[in-house]
Amino acid sequence: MTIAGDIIEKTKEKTLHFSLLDPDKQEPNVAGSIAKVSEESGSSAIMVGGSTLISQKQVNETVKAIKDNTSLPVILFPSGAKFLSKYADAMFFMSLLNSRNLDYVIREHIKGAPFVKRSGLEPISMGYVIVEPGMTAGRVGEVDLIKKDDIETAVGYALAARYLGMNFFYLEAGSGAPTPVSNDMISSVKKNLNIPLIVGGGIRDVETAREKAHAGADIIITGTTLEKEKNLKQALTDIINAIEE
Ligand code: 1GP
Repeated sequence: MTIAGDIIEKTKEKTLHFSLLDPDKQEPNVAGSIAKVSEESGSSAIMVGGSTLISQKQVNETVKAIKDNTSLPVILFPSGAKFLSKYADAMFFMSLLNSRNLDYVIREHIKGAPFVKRSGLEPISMGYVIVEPGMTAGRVGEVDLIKKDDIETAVGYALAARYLGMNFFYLEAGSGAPTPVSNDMISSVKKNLNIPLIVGGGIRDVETAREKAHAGADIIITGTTLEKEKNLKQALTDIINAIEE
């Protein structure tokens, strides 16, 4: 089965957790250790990406270190065609639907597609939208942020992603967001989707993660928590147990 197919099957049973590692935030060996703890804590995949990357080498080294330390699928979350790595298992072939810059909507995809074909990376089609406050991803991605209470627009994007044939939809508030995407927005979007709904940005504690899962998130992403928590294994295990309830 494909990685996407496996994830879709698992989301029918429970809400999943993915760990997001930004190669710009720690050395590869540290990323490897965090990935190992993520697997031990019950995470289902490791995503690799960030808005401030500088080189493909940086991504390659981080992906290799993660692969050396875990058997979880490694899925790229690329900010551009330059940051693809043949050492990963799959990539979110994602369009930043509310960017004003066509590079992030389709042009980087055209540059990266031949690499994807050659490398054998599994492309996983995903519609990606950023909601206020958006943080660095919102600024770098030149995004017309969805207002945090504009549920109608969020639902419109979700339906558009679905009608365009995308297989996943990601509602993102931005890494380190002081407030995550609201429960109301998540539940309204979920009611209109028949593909897995991914939610991330500003989810740092058990209660918030539980709320987002109950509101309708099929996959919860955490990034910052992985870099900051002193007792990561306990913190992640608690979050994963809460979203599976
Ligand atoms: C980035 O939403 C993710 O795409 C991660 O956000 O760093 O706030 O967990 P955090």
